[in-house]
This record gives sequence, C-alpha cells and structure tokens, in this order.
Amino acid sequence: MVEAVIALGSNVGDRQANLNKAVRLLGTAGNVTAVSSTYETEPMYLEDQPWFLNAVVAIDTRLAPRDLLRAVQSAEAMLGRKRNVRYGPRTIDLDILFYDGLVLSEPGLELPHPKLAERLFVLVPLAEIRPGLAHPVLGVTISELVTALKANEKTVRKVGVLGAP
Ligand code: PH2
Ligand code: MG
Ligand code: MG
Repeated sequence: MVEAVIALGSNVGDRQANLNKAVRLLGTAGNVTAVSSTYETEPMYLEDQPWFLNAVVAIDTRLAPRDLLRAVQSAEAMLGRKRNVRYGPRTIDLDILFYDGLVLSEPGLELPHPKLAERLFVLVPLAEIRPGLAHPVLGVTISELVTALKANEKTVRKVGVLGAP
C-alpha cells in the first residue's frame, strides 16, 4: 500500500460540486484518508481567467503509478475535462503530487509534481493535511515550503470543506 497525494482544482461550472465529485471518484482508486479544506485561489500563470477552488487529498492505493495516472485522467474525463488551453480554465484538474517518496521523471508523469514548490494554491491545502511530509528531492517539509513562498503576492483563502454534494 502506498500513500498518494493528489491536488484538485476547478474554475469552471459549480466548482465545489466538481471537487466533491472528484473526491468521490478518487475513492475508486484507493482509500481516501485525508481531505483538506477548499481554498479560493487567484489564478497563476494565465491570470485572465476565473479564480479557482483548490484542495488536496491523500489516498492509500495499490495502483502502480501509471495505473493511478490513468485513474485520475479517467476521473477528469468523467467530469467533463477537455484538454485545451495550457494553464487555462477547466472543470477539474487532478494532479498527482506524491507517490510515497518516489522520484520519477518520464514523459507525462513526473513525481513529485515538478511545480508544487512554487504553487501556494497546492502548498497551503497540502500543509493542512501533511505539514511534516518531506519533499524527497528538495529535502524540506511542506511547512518549510509554505514559509518560503509566503512572500508570494497570490491570494489563497480558505472558503469551506468538502462533504455533502
Ligand atoms: N491550475 C492551473 C493554472 N493556474 N491557478 C490556481 N490558482 N489554481 C490552479 O489549480 C491552477 C492555476 C493549471 O493546472
Ligand atoms: Mg493536470
Ligand atoms: Mg495542474
């Protein structure tokens, strides 16, 4: 059994409902052990788009990394995700952040997620559920990464909890 950590994001349609459905679908890939609060976050990279709702979940899974990737991509497809504009609006985005301490760099699958350390919209919810998790490449904890990014001008605001649809 492996602990995988997955980031969720949505900025199209009923964002809260999209995140709730995604958590339910992730339950078919493993046992969901932790769910962060939801955060309303200012868009990064492509700034001219609606604000996101972001959250992070941990699951215990028996799926191999590629099989887990297939599972999250099929969950995205079921929630109407279209692959179009890079960094653009989406009903749901599910990114694998960690697969235990596995370090992997393959086409289409890099672990840990290569951009997590620059994304407050990932680090803040992640720090809520796994503050002491050590990044296997950077050698620092999630709490330390949050502290390092706090000067970032982007807004990340807690707005609620996932639960009833
Ligand atoms: N996802 C992106 C691009 N920018 N910004 C925020 N705040 N939250 C996201 O989930 C996000 C983003 C592409 O995956
Ligand atoms: Mg993605
Ligand atoms: Mg993403």
